Amino acid sequence: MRPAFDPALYLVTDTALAGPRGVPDVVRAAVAGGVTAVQVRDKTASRRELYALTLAVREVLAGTGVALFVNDAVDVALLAGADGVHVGQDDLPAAAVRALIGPDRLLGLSAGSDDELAVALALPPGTVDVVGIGPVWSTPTKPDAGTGLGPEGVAALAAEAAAGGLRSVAIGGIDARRAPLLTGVDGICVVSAICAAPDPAAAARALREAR
Ligand code: TZP
Ligand code: MG
Repeated sequence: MRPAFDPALYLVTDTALAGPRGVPDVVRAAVAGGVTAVQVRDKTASRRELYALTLAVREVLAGTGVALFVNDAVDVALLAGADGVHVGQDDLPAAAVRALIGPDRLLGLSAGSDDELAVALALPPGTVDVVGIGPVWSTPTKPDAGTGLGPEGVAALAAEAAAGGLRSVAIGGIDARRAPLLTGVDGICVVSAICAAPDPAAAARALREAR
């Protein structure tokens, strides 16, 4: 069976921003503060490092009910026993990833425009579980993500996703002050608002309360 997944507050990890605390400890604190899903993302790690990191985060999440995704690396997700994979539109096609991961794992797909969302909506039902819509605002965490869609642009895409049976999370430039501006999505997704926070548990709590 496909794992249960609550997209309300979805943390994407950043090893550099976590700093000497390390990603697993930041994840532990963030979950204590109310994070409901975690994606291990590290564009600079070797495959071996990403595998080790995913195993360490999996251990932190064991028994919490918080779903674990891995960014891009389908092999790492499968080998480390993650709940799912998140891919962008330049990664392996979503249908191919679904064929690799089978029916019992979650699949997330990035959608930064109407055309990209159309890719997700054209797939057979059950291929994609959640679309990541963004960036809402431009963000130093991913400078190449471009200018933001704005909360209105995100709400329009989220409504389209929902009409097609897809859940959605918004990503890009979200903090506790901006979180209340987001409507229509099933959750919010953050990197720096938690990974760069001096107190990740308090940051997660503030984001939950802001929604
Ligand atoms: N995809 C679109 S924006 C983004 C990703 C991975 C980074 C979001 O980071 P932050 O720090 O929450 O703005
Ligand atoms: Mg990717």
